[in-house]
Amino acid sequence: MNFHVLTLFPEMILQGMNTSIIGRAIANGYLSLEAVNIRDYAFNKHQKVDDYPYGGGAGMLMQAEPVYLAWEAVARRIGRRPRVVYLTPQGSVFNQSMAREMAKEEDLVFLCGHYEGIDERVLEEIVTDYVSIGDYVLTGGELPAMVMMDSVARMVPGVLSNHESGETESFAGNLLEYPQYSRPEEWHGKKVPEVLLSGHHANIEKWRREQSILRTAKRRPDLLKKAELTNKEWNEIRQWKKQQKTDADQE
Ligand code: 6GU
Repeated sequence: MNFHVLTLFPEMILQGMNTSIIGRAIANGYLSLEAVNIRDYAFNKHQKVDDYPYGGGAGMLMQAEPVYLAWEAVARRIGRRPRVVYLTPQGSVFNQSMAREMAKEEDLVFLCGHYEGIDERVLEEIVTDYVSIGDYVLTGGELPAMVMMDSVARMVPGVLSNHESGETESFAGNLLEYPQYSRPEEWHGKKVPEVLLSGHHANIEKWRREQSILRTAKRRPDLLKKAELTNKEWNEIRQWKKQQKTDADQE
């Protein structure tokens, strides 16, 4: 996977991506990352990249031409029109299935806006995907690009080792992960659940599945609607909800 980031802050991208698992994957050749400075493609006297919006309004806009030339330089180098993600709160909200799907691309270009955004005309010409990372506002697209690259990268074969495995974690089958425990067996008076010490693998799997379902029901009921559960499991959730209601009524 080759990541190409079009940005006014290339050092932010390079510094942010050079640590831990992603840094290791770059060093080992499973990933490559380049940060293209849009300002290098501003061929005017003061390397200006922004201007006032027509029609008035707050703030400045990034102009079309430097963005276009930065994109064109990347497209020429890789020899085709790549998939281009524009990071914007006006995009579709990013999720795990988008990460899984994007991990199949050979190249991904991320376009990071700043100020009040980018001239619409260049977006129309080069952007293939409009993506947001959630319903809140950030000052620029760099952090969202790094969030997306992190989650896409870990779906690329070779990036995670076997024991860091990608899929059996949160969001596998739209369920959250079960709670986990390490040594010591007792800490601050809290004991590790007995079943985990039993060595009985079938019981451990059963307990973990229950915990995943219960945790999803409590914390992310919106996810639970999309989860793949057996009829027995749906019934157990109904029982649990009934119990909760009884508990609440007694308080
Ligand atoms: Cl992708 N960009 C910006 N600027 N703000 C955001 C966002 C993206 N996603 C959520 N907020």
